[in-house]
Amino acid sequence: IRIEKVELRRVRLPLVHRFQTSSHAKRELEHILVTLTGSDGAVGWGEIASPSGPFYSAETVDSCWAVARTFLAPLVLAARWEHPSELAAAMAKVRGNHFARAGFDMAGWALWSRAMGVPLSKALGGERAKVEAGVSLGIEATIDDLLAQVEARVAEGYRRVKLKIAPGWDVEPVRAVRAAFPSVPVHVDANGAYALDARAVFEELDGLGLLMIEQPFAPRALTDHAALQAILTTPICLDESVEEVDDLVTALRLGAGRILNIKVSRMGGLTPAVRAHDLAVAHDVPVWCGGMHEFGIGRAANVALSSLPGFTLPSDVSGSDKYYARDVTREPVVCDGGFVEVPSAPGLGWEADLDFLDSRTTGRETVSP
Ligand code: OSB
Ligand code: MG
Repeated sequence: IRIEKVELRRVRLPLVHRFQTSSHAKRELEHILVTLTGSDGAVGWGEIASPSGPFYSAETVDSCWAVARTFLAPLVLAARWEHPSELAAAMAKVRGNHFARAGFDMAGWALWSRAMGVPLSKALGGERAKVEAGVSLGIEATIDDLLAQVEARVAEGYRRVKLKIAPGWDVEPVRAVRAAFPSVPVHVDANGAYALDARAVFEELDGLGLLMIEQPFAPRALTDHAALQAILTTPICLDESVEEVDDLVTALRLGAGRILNIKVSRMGGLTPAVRAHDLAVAHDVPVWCGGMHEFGIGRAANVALSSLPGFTLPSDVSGSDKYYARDVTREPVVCDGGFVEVPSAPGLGWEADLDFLDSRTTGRETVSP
């Protein structure tokens, strides 16, 4: 396969509800969509789901745009490949910049699976016909606001809720949710906002029957995660700490966590995401698929990935309507009774809505050989 044309477009969508994490708040998102056109006319779409600012990882929309047009597009246009993993290998000389790489890797898989006539999920080794959906809830102004959010999402059928926590918004709101919804599986995500001296907070959370505690400490603080895991019953789940499959090897050696959140963006694409899945399964580490508020294209990739056998916990694959009044795909991703159906059509399974995309596009560029 040879790619003849790379198209990049920046697209903005307003969020239906403000989302706040320990590091920042957002009301609108801007992602970059990548379209690869093969020499036989086959087309594949991918999404670069980087946040605008460097607060989750070091990348930003602007850094992704620069790396995509200057480095990744030329590498992809020069590559000759038979399988998407070879396209990923052609991009591997670019260090880091995982969100940017993920958009191209995803587009390669979408193009290839469609050309082969198989659904993306099957191309990746997926087996499930539907995937279990969890929902991620940001920090709210008051505990009552948070309880209203939990109530609405549970009524929609979501199978677990993840609560963002930060110093000053942790034990009290989590206790309130556990008390009001005792049968709903709950987990918390600190996005690295604590240090080891906050262990008392985690000892209290440990008594609340949580599914897991996600990324309590800074991304590189793997030995601190191991020290905390040693004194907690609740499993620690790593997110920001695992950017490379090698980080997972290190984390497993150290005992830094017992669960892995696999994000396509953070790992640098579906190719490394599947490798991380395989390694985790080999070590009996349960995994689930995390999200970056993806638009429909990236959301479709998350659904496909979540169909792999090791994804035994609910993923952050909510329906499009959790974040967007209208998504960039002609049909939204739908969560029904707590599950999202895995498409059986070849390729991604969702089509870009070109007219709507044009109305939301804030910049575009075509790169040819
Ligand atoms: O840590 O999982 C995270 C969004 C932005 C940055 C970090 C995270 C998140 C989410 C969103 O939790 C989950 C989703 O896409 O539904
Ligand atoms: Mg997280």
